[in-house]
Amino acid sequence: MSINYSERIPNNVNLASDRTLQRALEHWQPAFLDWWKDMGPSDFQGNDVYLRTAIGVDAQGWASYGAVKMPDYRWGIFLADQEAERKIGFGDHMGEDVWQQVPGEYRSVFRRLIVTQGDTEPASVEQQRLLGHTAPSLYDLRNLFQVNVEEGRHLWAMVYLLHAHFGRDGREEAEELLERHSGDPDKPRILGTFNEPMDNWLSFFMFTYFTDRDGKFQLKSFAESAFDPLARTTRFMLTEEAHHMFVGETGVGRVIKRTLEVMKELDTDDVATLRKAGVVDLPTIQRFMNFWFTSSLDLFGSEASSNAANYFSNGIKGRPDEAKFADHVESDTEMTIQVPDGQGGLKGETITVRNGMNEITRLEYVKDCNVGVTRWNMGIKRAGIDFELKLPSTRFRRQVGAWSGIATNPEGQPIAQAEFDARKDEWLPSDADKAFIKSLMQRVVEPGKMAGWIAPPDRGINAQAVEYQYVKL
Ligand code: BYC
Ligand code: FE
Ligand code: FE
Repeated sequence: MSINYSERIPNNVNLASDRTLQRALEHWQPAFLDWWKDMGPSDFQGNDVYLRTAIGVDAQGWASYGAVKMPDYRWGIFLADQEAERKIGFGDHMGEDVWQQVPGEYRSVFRRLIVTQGDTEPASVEQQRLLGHTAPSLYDLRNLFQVNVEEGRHLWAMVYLLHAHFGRDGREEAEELLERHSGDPDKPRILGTFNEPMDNWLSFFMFTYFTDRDGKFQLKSFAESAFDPLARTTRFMLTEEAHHMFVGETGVGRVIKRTLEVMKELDTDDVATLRKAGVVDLPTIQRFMNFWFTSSLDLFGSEASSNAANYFSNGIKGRPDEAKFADHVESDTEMTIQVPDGQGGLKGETITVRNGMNEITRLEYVKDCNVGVTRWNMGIKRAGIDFELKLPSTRFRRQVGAWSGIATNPEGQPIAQAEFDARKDEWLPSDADKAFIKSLMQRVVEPGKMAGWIAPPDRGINAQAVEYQYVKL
């Protein structure tokens, strides 16, 4: 179904045919806009931004681009097309018809998962709200705002499901999604990473590379769900998500590229010299990567999780790209995970595959993270610099799961807590690193100009020049 833009809430779900639902969502809409004004990007609300807006849900030509003031962005409800005769693809209900309504026995679980997903979307906008003031270019400023409005739309996607399928409880949850706030000591966001402060663009690029990629994998798991409206919603969200990870990968890549240029120019890898020249030394990039990667690993939950087993058994949440696995039921299969042996080492532990779903998804995620890291390393190698970025072990700096609170080095070898404390500034951003990065954050607003610590992008947005005025200030 095509998207109807003549209604107050653009949608392709024939919202006008359900007056009660339409009214409930139109009631939530001003609360969302108030939240956007209070907690969304600080300033810039009156500026024209070159934004893409969804105009259809086909893979081809689904977006239009043009100057929009952010509060006028047409946030709406867009589900991927319904697949005729779709069957459940995994778990105990394998082969049965998918559900158009939530079965009563799974209602609270679905609600919880949809709320958890929905909570991350506005959380990320809140985390990023001050970054506009220090954007390294208009191109980057526009990308930040594109990501922000789309995360706002992802909130709409989850709120639609809550309103349409969870009655009064759903409406209450939708209100609470606007009441919890990132980093709020009394009412924090649900998941750890989304309460981390973000006051610099290196963190923004790491977040969009690593944390938005958790989003990709969680959304892929939901795209398999037996609850068809959830599957269809998340499938379209994934289309938008690709750009967020592009911003992260190219952002980090451009920081590295600029550093390599200066390393060659000055013929040095001396950290103090490079910092004086105003670029980010490669070891600091590694430490920021270590931080955001490990924080994002926690978002997959515990290695062994009976919650995750239930989601899988009941058809609630599959594995990303479920079709590529050989066995879609995993009724009595087993796998091995690494756990602490209680004596400062590690040991293998056998668990059921169903209990290991979080770990399976996490390992797929790590593989995907490595694709970009390999590309960054190719650039470093091509520049003739002897340095390699490396993702730390999934056991390093974990706060959720079997390795929660256990000190290891980045290779994942358990070490004494005292050694970790003594060496943590080698492995994670130190106060001095953060202060240095912050000192680089100066705003650049001339079209086509870049801050000194980042290389220009290879090309502009939607075939526009890099020099295009992406935000009219
Ligand atoms: N922080 O069995 P366990 C995105 C809780 S990102 C705090 O291990 P389970 C985006 C857990 O809730 C994608 N708490 O976990 C990215 C449980 O609590 P209870 C977001 C955590 O349930 C960038 C307990 O610990 N989507 O879209 O198997 C920008 C132990 O449970 C954390 C989703 O997360 C944590 N990191 O799996 C914008 C999908 N991890 O039951 C957007 C929905 C775990 O003891 N969520 N806990 O109270 C889920 O599928 C699952 O809730 C999780 C956890 C995978 C997160
Ligand atoms: Fe999102
Ligand atoms: Fe995203």
